[in-house]
Amino acid sequence: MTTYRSETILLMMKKILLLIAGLAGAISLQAQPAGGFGGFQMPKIDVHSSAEFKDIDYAGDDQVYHKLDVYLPRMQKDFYPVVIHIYGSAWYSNNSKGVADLGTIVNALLDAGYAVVCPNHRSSQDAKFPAQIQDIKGVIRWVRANAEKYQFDPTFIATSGFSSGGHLASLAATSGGVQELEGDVGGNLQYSSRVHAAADWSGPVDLNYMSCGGTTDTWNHAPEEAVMGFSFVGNEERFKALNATNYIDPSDPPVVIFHGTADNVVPPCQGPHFYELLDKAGIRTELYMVEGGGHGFNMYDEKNLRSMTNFFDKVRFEKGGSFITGTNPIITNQFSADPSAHVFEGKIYLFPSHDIKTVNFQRGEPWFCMSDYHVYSSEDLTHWTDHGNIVDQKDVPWGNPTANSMWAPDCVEKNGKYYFYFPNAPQRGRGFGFGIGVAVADKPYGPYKIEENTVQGTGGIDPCVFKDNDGTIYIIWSGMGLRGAKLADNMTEIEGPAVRLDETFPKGQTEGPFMFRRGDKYYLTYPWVRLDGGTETLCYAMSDSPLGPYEFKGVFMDESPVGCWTNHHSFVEYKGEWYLFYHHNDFSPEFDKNRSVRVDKVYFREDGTIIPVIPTWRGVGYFKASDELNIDRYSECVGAKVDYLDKYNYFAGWKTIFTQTYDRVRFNEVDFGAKAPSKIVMRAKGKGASLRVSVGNLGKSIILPACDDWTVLEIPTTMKVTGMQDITVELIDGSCEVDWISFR
Ligand code: FUB
Repeated sequence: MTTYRSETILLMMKKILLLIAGLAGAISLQAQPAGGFGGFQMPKIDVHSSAEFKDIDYAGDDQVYHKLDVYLPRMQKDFYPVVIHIYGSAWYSNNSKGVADLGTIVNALLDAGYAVVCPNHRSSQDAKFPAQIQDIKGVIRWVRANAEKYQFDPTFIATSGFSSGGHLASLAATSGGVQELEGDVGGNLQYSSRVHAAADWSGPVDLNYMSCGGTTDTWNHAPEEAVMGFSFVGNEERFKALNATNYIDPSDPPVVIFHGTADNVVPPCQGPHFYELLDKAGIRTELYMVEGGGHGFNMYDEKNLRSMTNFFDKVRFEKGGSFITGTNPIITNQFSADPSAHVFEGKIYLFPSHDIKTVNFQRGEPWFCMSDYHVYSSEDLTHWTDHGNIVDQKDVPWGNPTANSMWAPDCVEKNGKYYFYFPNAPQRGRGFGFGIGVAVADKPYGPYKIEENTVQGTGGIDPCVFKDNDGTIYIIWSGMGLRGAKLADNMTEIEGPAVRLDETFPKGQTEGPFMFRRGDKYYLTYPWVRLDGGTETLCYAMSDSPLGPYEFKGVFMDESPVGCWTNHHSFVEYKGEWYLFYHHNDFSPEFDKNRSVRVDKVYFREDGTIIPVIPTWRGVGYFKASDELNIDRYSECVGAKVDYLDKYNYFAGWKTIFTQTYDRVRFNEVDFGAKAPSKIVMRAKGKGASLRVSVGNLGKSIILPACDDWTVLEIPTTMKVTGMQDITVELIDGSCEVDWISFR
């Protein structure tokens, strides 16, 4: 006969009670399905992955609670930023990784190009806190330790989670460097367990605040008591160790928070409470309170899922970086539109607007979505630096922090200071439609300080700021026509009345003016819809004085050949050449409000009129022969076709498809320098082909063997070519696809 000691019996009874409480919690949650609690989703989810690695033992103890799954996105990349997504279970489950949130959060992350790691962790029945967070920290270190093997990009690792998973994701973000929570699960202690960002979906982040600041705590603390192993009442101070809010400090990473206003499991006040504490500590954070959203239910629409991936993207690209593009489109790290180019401090500075995946709708249609600005610079129009986020909607004192309406901006220099003008939607009670704001910096790339109020006397969109040769600065904008005025000395208001500039122009002016001066002539240029139901052309008028009167001259760029409804532009003279910056939707063929900046040269006739510009793929940048030359950005094409390399990732660029004999592309102005190359290197695939590669007048026939996958081939050559040359690739026989070619 077995005899039980009374504590053992008590413990067992408590376990049973907790289990019942857990089940009761779970049953009550069934009223709001579609969330992450394991088992409530249909098991057959089409996960948008290209590869899956299941049941990896991250702790090395072969326990089910220490297994994880890895999903890689369909888009092709060498390395993927990573999100560790943690299921919700009120900490009761130790094995829900395979059933939670796959069709919602996980797929949204995969579609946006994130590798997703879904771990199990110890439940409250397996071990008490901090075992759960120690497991998650073990997973984070495991991701770093295994980055190469699973194509993880360790420069971005985020956590995300629903409910108790949201708690663990948030705690991982706020408790970086907290030794008591680190543990040694899986070892890898030489790696950090800090994360770069987190997404909290309906998480209980402050268990001492479940009554939302009410004087009496009426909350049923059963799940957290189960995970802590002791009762809440009388142990309130000790419970704080569980709270993500307990560890907030200014070194924490950005956190995006989603909470439903009708959440009946975790009180809706948890989201705003977390937001306020993070914001107070200076942590970048965004809060999405979902009207009518429950505990999982109604939370995962496209808008919320995109707000999460947009947030992660923004964090990743916030600091910018450098990249090389001499062809069109020129900005290849994110969407960009409405480019205003200026020469400051001897370089080209580009101030575009920044499109993101839309969460905005207008009359039921997906609409522009822009929440911050980046600035770019280049000395040679080939090597570009993204200086990162310079102005963000959340920091505009008069602006609506979630309107995503930061449309076309411009920048001007005055007395060594840089004034960045931008349109934005005002906060409730601070105006209607759009206002125009200004931010000031000592350098073109910032840091910018945003003025408290809008620029007085203006109102509308797309400000252009033009500095005349005598130093007078004008502001021109679009708002019921084109309007212009002198900017007052303080740069925050206009001087004198605004003048209507377009009254004599044909109807169809839409938006985005840009003014410049060439010689003694002033040019007022703007997007114009000349045809009923048409899209925007770019047109211009000329005058002898900045505020007119202007004489309409006509179109200098036709409607977009790819159907992009908008176009918006700027002119700049740099090192003796004139350039036109404009945009099309090259990296978003299905949605023309995710646009990309392009640049082509522009020439003027003797009388100052503009020779119409035909958009090219080749653009204006120079290349060295040893660069990867993307011949799909050709200067001339006969027969060959061009298509995207990866339909899941348009930013991967294009390929040239050769199918018919004599299909040919030419790529101009490639610098071979003083030394002739000894080999041709080509990334290609296909059924096998014979190609002729010509450099200037010299040619070389090459045979490409059949290869199903992209293959980098090296072909020796004795072509004696030096200096600036055009290259031509022509199909002689067979068929193939070429990504790039290079001469080394
Ligand atoms: O980028 C949003 C709006 O589209 C701009 O303000 C317009 O000029 C047009 O490009």
